[in-house]
Amino acid sequence: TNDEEATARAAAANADNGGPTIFDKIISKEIPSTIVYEDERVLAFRDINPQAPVHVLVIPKFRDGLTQLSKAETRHSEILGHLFYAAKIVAEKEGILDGFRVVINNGPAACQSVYHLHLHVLGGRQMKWPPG
Ligand code: DGP
Repeated sequence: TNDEEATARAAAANADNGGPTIFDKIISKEIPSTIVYEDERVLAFRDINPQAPVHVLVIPKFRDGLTQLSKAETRHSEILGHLFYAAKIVAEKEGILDGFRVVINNGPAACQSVYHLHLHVLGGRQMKWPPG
């Protein structure tokens, strides 16, 4: 459909260039966000364009080359583990531990739009499979 073509074009136009992203300003709090959980290493805040009643993004505060999951190196193992643990904390705080989804969009073909690794935590409704 035209919608699908537009989505694919927009995503492809926005590929990984390693530059700063909007999430830097969210981390520095220059741009306000609704924070759900925060510690020294990660920040979790509500997605501006929610796809479910609960839609929270979990990001590393120090990107350290992790623009996308496909850039992961051995040194990132600890932060990757901590991001998933933080996703569980978010699900617990949001009261959706019985059913939630964690998604990482990697690259243009997956419609990644912000090149600072982030986990989407989605829930609060029946999630469908397969995803779009
Ligand atoms: P992805 O398409 O997987 O790269 O997801 C990026 C998400 O980031 C998208 O769901 C919308 C969200 N987002 C983009 N800009 C902002 C912003 O300024 N504030 C917040 N809260 N979320 C944002």
